[in-house]
Amino acid sequence: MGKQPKPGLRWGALIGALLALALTALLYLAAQIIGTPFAPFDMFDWASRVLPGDIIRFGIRTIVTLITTFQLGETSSAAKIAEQVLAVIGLLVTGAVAGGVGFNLFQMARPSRWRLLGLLVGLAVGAPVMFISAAVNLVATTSTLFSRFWILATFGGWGVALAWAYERLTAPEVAIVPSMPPAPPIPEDHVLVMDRRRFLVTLGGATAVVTVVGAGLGALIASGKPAAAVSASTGETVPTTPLTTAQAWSETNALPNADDPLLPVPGTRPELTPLTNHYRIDINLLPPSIRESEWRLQWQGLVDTPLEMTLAQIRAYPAVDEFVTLACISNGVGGDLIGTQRWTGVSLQTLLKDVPLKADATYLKISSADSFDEYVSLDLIRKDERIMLAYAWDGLPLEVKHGFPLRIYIPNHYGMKQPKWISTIEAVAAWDEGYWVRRGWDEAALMRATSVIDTVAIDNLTGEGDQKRVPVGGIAHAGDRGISKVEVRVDEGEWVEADLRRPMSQTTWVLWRYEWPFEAGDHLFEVRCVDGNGTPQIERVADVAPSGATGIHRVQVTL
Ligand SMILES: Nc1nc2c(c(=O)[nH]1)N[C@H]1C(S)=C(S)[C@@H](COP(=O)(O)O)O[C@H]1N2
Ligand SMILES: [Mo]
Repeated sequence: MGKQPKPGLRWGALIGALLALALTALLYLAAQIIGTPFAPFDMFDWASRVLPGDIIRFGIRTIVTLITTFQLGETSSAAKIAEQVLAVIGLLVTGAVAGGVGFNLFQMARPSRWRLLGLLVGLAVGAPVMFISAAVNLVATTSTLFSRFWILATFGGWGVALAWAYERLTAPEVAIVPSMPPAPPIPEDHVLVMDRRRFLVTLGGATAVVTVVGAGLGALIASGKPAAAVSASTGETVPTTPLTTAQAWSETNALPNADDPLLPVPGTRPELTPLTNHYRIDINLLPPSIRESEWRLQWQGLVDTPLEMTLAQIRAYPAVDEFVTLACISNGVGGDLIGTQRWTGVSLQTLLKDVPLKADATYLKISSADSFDEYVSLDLIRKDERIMLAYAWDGLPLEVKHGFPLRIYIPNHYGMKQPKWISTIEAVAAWDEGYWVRRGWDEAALMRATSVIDTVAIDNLTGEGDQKRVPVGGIAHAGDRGISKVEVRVDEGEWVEADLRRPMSQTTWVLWRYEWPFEAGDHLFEVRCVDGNGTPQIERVADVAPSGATGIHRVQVTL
């Protein structure tokens, strides 16, 4: 027993954060079981929309740098996880701030008011969260009303728990010690307290239990659920990851360049990126889940009459297939935000024959379910029949995270120009800035030429004795310009031309190989390429922002 100042800001912050951790676990568990919104992700997605582009670019670059420096795995999935962790930290910080404020209020108020005050603090945080979640959440399956109620109720509960903790921290412990003289009077602003440390340990323990149970159970449920279970309420299936009922095109077909005798060096990445390995980049922590029965492609703006198309109608048009290398403008030199797949869809030229555009339409503004948007010029569409609205990758309906039900393909442009989850196409009279352009990225976002060393295959030496050679291999890509030459040099010697494998299409990467006369020791391997128009790749080092990375890929190898 002792006397201490009333618990204030620091205590409030600590308890507020602890309780926010338990709240996070509860929200997560409920999101998995009943499909309520997971508020921390909604807050993060909202923040990523409203924060200035500079901050977002800085954040993305920092995350990507950390992932590559510490080799935390495939960049896009590691980045999503990092962002999800940040989102949860955001809620903990919010809990700390609100807890500090709450304790200060309790200090000033009568004990009979504490719980009401706590409730009000909780609701004051919960109300904006409720509105933000209602505006940005795309995955909750509970009704809007219930989702709103749920957020208010849980945040209110957090506030009442905060007040309860304050009561416990300030409650005098009854200690009767008969032989002692009466204690001296306690100053006004001091109270007798139970052992605060003990209370903190108890509360911390309880929080840990709730968190571990909630998060563990939630994760268990999430892992047992197919990726598209959210649509189960309609009894209709949207694709799971990947479809188990249909067969991938690549399982039963040879790649179009299968007869090329020039084989990739062992250790070169797969020429067709397996669906499970394809990078994923988008602005939400959870991809929007769309029900095919409710989805329509809406044509609006400068059209004679607004039109709607179902997915079945779009699929009924003659299908086109294209082997496509897609890269993110945030892909660093030698990075993994690049992949190649077989896309299937309908050429926009074909589709536009059935869309009566007004004469003054010059661009299509393409908007997505996640509020992403980009502009594509009608001139470009009229010139390039490969521009397509795609609904399948590798012969399977697009996975949810890759844009189900519909995405656009525009050759030679980075992914940021190519919306997934398309919902509306609006014909407009003038160009405007799309989602990432408004945040400071390149307006044109044309793919830079790039070449990468995937492997120096020390375990696959060819030749004997003095003729021993080390096969070196990798990729080169320059949008739809193709690749005319790849050169390798070792230890800053002469550039020597590598052999090129015929690419799967004009728009995919090119696999190359080069056999270097073996020399033991430490060596620096470098690669550069020339695009199909004869333009060499830019060797000067440039950061990914704002126009895509340039520079030479090099690897240091000990042979
Ligand atoms: N609706 C929507 N479309 C989008 C994005 C997005 O955030 N939302 N991201 C774009 C970016 S930046 C890239 S690199 C590609 C990535 O496509 P993938 O995730 O299928 O690889 O999608 C593009 N299309
Ligand atoms: Mo991107």
